[in-house]
This record gives sequence, structure tokens and C-alpha cells, in this order.
Amino acid sequence: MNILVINGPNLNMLGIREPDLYGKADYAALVQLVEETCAQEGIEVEIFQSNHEGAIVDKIQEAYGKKDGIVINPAAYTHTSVAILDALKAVSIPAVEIHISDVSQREDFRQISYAGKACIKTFMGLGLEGYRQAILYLKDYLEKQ
Ligand code: CA2
Repeated sequence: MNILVINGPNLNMLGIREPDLYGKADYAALVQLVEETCAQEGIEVEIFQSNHEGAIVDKIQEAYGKKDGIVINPAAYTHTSVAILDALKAVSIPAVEIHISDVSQREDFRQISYAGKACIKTFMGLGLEGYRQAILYLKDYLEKQ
């Protein structure tokens, strides 16, 4: 099993500000958690972060025919990007959406998730643990396919 984990804009700044919303752990800790989870589960993983919408679209397209599943936190692009939604639909790779914070309890403009419309499941409000849950859910889903 070979998965791609995508993180959108500003997630590379984790741990630097807004610990109340996103916790104290930094981006390196997120990468470590994903790598450790995947190693334990026997999953091959590629982790990608970009601040650029087009780069994320390119990465999703590159996954076509190569990756079995995608875990994605599109960050702010969650609420704006039809391009990322279309890319996920185009490749038709099972994808799980994850948000560190509980976006359902935040501003009105965060209540729409475009990417989420192409995802089989969304985890939110669990901090970095949400990435572990998303990977385990995706593994279980792919094994049952
Ligand atoms: O809760 C999440 O994971 C989000 O995807 C995080 C995004 C936000 O735009 C989404 O609505 C929810 C923000 C990414 C990280 O932003 C930072 C801001 C300041 C300091 C560190 C990270």
C-alpha cells in the first residue's frame, strides 16, 4: 500500500503561532507522526507540503496510477479551491480529509469544504492525532476494496 499525505498552505508554520488552535507541535513532529504510523502499518508514504494551489493540483495529478490513497489537509484551500476538488475527482483515488482544528466550530467562511466533497471521510478537531486516524481509516478502507 502506497499513500500520499498532502498538507496545504501555512501548515509548515505549525508550532510557531496559534497553539490554542493548532497545538504546540511543529511540522517536523507532524511528519514524524505520519512516518511512524505508516511504518507501523506497513504503508509506504510520501509527504508533501505546499503553499501553492497549483502545486497541490500537480501533486494530486502525479498520484494517478501511482498511489493507492491520499490523506489531505488542504488548509485554507479547503474553503476556496474548486481546482483541488476537481483534481481529487479527476484521479479518483480514495482520499481522506483531515483538519487539526474543529473547523465546524470556527468562522462561517470555514464551513464549506470543497475538497471534502471528494473525500470518503473527514477527521477534524483531533490535533495531529487526526492524521493517524485518517491513515488507519484509509488503510482499512483500501483493504476492504
Ligand atoms: O485545522 C486545520 O487543519 C486547518 O486546515 C488549518 C488551516 C485553516 O485555514 C483551516 O481552516 C483549518 C490553517 C493552516 C495553518 O495555519 C497556521 C497559522 C498560524 C500558525 C501556524 C499555522
